[in-house]
Amino acid sequence: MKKSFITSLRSVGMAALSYALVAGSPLAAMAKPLTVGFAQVGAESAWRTAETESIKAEGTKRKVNLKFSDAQGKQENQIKAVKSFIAQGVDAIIIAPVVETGWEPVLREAKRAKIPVVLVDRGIKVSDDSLYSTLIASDFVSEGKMAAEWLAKKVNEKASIVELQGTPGAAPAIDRKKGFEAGISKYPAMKIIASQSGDFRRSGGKEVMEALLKKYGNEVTAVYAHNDDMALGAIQAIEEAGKKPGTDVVVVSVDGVKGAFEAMVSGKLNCTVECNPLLGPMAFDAVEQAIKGEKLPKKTVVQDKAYDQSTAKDVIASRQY
Ligand code: GYE
Repeated sequence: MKKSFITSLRSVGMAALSYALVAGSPLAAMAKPLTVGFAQVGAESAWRTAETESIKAEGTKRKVNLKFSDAQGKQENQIKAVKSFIAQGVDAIIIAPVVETGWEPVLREAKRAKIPVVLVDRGIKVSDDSLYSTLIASDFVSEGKMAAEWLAKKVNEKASIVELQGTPGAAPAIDRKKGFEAGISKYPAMKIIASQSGDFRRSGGKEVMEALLKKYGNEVTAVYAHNDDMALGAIQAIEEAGKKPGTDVVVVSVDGVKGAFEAMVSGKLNCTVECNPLLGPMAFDAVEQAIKGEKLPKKTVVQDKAYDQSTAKDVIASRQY
């Protein structure tokens, strides 16, 4: 009797000691891995796949319990995923928002639940920017301007351009259009003769280009695609129409994925403006800071750069995505 009383006293003491060691100390953070929800757009492009891989790999590296959701390009699915992350009581939420608008109600729910939200790669429009902690993304307007400047030089400031737009309502589609239009506005002989969405997909780029080549034929002298996948689809359509992409029709796009570098090496794509998708490390740095309650900048701009056929061969081997 006496012995068992001492034994149980000892075990209570041990439990209390280990609790004191773990709870409220740095050990507590080590013992409990973070649970983070990631509401991804989908898998529409090589860029998107690279971003998903970067975030998953960084999550694994930091031993984060990552809940991944693929919204298949639909905002309603993303909103559902965010609501479910909130219901599960995750520590933080990362969102790559499909479109710019329509986020306030669900972000208000996250804020009420005190769950920080980190936005990656696409921005949103909200009246209260305390609804998210930070945005990590490229400057899409400047990407559009870079594409326009490069094209103007290439074509001696004269071109009849087909523009392949990204997903309607998505920040990169809106801003790459804005930036490109601003960029060509100083060259009166550079005109966009048709502009349609290919939804950031290769199949979309091909279909739209096929239809526009039927309609405009030889009038088309250049293509500006809001991403590489659509440019690669357009290149296929140009070839099937019996023309030489890269020569008969100059092709410029954005992203800088491996496929674009291969197409530049083979002379079919002329230029791509890099948009870095490897956002995992920055995203989780932001998540950790936001959880600690640190103040973050509202936007961190990822730097971009244009690549063309003149350097494609030298840099292709070192491309990470
Ligand atoms: O350029 C495109 C993609 O949001 C920046 O989305 C991203 C864009 C990227 O599907 O390829």
